[in-house]
Amino acid sequence: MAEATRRFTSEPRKLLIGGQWRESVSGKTFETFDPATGAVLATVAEGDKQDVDLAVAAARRALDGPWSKLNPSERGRIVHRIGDLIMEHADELAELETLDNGKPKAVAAAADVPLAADLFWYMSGWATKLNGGTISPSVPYMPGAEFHAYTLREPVGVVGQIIPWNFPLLMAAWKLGPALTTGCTVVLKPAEQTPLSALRLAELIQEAGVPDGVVNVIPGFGETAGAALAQHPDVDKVAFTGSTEVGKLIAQQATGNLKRVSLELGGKSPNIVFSDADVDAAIAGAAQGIFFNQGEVCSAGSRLYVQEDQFDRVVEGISNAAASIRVGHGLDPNTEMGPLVSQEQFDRVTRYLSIGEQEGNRVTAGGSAIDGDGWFVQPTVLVDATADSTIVREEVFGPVIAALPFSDVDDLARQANDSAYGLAAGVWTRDISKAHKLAKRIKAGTVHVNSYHVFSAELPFGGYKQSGWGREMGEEVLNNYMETKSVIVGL
Ligand code: TXE
Repeated sequence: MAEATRRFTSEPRKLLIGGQWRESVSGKTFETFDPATGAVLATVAEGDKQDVDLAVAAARRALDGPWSKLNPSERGRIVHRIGDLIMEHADELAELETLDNGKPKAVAAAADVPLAADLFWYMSGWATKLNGGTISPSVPYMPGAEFHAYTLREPVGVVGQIIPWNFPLLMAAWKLGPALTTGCTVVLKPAEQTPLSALRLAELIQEAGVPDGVVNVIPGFGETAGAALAQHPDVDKVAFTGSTEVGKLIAQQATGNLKRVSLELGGKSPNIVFSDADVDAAIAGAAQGIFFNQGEVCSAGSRLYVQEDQFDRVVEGISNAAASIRVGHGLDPNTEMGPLVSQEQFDRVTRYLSIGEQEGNRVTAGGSAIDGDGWFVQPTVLVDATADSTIVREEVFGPVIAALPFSDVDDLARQANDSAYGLAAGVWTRDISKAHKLAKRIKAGTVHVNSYHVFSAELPFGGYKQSGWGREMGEEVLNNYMETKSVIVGL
């Protein structure tokens, strides 16, 4: 462990409210764990309703404070500086992420950290481009009247943001970047499993010059701090990433004051291999699509559909790939896959493996937990599942893929869309026309062709159906954080 990480984890971490680091009102704390060993990593103040009340009040005051007086260029430069500071502390942030979440440090360093920085850089450019339009309205019941009208785009106000544990730093960036760019103020609740990188990011945000109270961070549990934030009558908008089950609760909790809601939820994404694909590339892409980040990715390609005549070859290929993945502690440079994030997630994934066995799914690679310390499971490939199998219908959120054969495009399209979810999909084919036609037919927020898990700050990301409401990233996310006002001038 590097010195900076040792220092950060050795002291109890606090809540950030109104620019001050403080204990929780209750004085309670909770522990986070290194999922590769099960050992306690750090102690963190446990926020609850009273802390959320204080944080929301601080965010409300800050909304009309110095933050609103900055011109857009100044605000954009501060947001850009957050990206710079992330990269200046890249190694420390990658290590913190590995210790708290379990993912390989090489992955955190190559993906999570630079993507988080890039999100702030990308968003910062929008600060000066949040323009409305000019309109000459026609008003049928006022013949001859002339108007000059224009629209203003204003920050939605105080935003509550609740994020998960699979990409703790990156999810904080996805949420904070657009909120800050549009001039909102925020109360962020990181996941109880992984609060550390968001707390370190908050220090960097202070260093970047974001005024006190603009970003408040309340680590704590979902049913307490999270629910208090989603229900809060003085929060104008809630943005949530997590399970579909909790997403539905958030939508209900938000109705009290009809706050705006955006939700990025679970998935059961199809990855589709046609016979005319570059099959070796498809095998590698299918393996990456499910095993990246221990399979703890909302858009993981967890249903693998393979055209019949290539089914055995692809199953053998991905099974070999699964068997060769080096599983271990994320700080070991040889590690390709880390442990699952928590005992709870380990129990959930291993329960799905047992259900698969009971339902007659056949294991062609992996299939069980790995003995010893830490919450490790084997990369697993299952066959002999049907459209009704639990493993095909429910999100496992672990390194587990079910492979199913298909005959033709119509059969495939029906199977691919036979899901409550609609987050992502992959299509592997050399036939460009087939790829584009299928991309239109698949009900998902992202369709990859001859690629998988391509994330960019420039690309909108989010779900159809029960995978969510609204989009993260790209220009589109800005709409989640702004109100549009029409101003009409009679001439
Ligand atoms: O998620 P939760 P969990 C899926 C995945 C996983 C399952 C369960 O299938 O196996 O969810 O994971 C906060 N009011 N995803 O239980 O509970 C919680 O504190 C307000 C998909 O960890 O949804 C955390 O900050 N907030 C996913 C956040 O919600 C509440 C990422 C997510 O936790 C709350 C994670 C409540 N009542 C899990 N209950 C994705 N889409 O990427 C919990 N929270």
